[in-house]
Amino acid sequence: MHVKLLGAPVQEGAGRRGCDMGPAAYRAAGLAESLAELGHDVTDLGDVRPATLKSHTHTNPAVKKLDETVAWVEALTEAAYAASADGMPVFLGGDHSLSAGTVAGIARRAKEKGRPLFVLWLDAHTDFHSLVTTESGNLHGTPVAYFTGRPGFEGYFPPLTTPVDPANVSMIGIRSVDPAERQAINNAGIQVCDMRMIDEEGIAVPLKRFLNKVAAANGLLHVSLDVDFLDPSIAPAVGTTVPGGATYREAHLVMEILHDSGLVCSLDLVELNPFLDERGRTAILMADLAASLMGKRVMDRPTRSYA
Ligand code: B3U
Ligand code: MN
Ligand code: MN
Repeated sequence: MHVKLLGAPVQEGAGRRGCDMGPAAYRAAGLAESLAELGHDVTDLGDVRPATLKSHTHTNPAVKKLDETVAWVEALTEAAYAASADGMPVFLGGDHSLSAGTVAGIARRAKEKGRPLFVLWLDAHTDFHSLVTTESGNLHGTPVAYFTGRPGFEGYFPPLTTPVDPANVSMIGIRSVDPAERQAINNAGIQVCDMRMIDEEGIAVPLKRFLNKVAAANGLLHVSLDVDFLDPSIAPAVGTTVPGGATYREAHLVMEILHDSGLVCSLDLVELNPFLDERGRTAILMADLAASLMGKRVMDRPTRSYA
């Protein structure tokens, strides 16, 4: 597999500074080297740079850093579209607002390939606010609403050429949802697997259910992994820690099952804030999870088919 690493040093969407150091931390953690050791052909395309700033004012006074976020979304949409022509792009974040761009660009490419795009959102949060409903004003809380075509971004974010069907989005690990998001998620019909569901049926069952759906539709799968999907005890380097997250074993299992499925076309690693890390342990864990997704395993076992 040709793996293309793209740094997306975006920090304006988060409430705390430091996510701009994420790409450098993944490089220091040896992500490229560990993927190359698995036999992949790895190219580091360097960091994407934001588009030219344009000035916008939103009627919701809470909205923060709108101009900067729009400039990133514009640049990342184009970068993701270009990088997904062949090989597997891996976006090194950067806060989660970057996925508004990466998913929009990948969706445009998937449509050209004649394949439906599915998105697996591994996160404590649903990130389903629009510019109108966000109360914190931190735009890392909005990407899923944008790329599924929810109203409330027109005139600000780049016009969306290819919205992702909300029925093709699955969220796993959810444990912090604002009331406006809960209502909008229900209306949109996005599948949410919250921590209660994981406790009751395990993490593999809902994941495999979703992968079967992707395979049956001959879909492409984009995975967006937020550091706060993980429990803060194993992944402290994130601005918005939420207790009760995925364990080390659950997270690796998800990555191994994703690898076996052969369905993943692109990956975001987001919300790593190296300023909050402890001796690089979160960066190393995220890099290791990416390696599990790319085929690192303990023992050989027969590949499962999903269809
Ligand atoms: N829903 C809240 C909290 C949040 C969303 N994403 C993160 N935090 N990382 C908000 O601010 O929109
Ligand atoms: Mn997120
Ligand atoms: Mn989150």
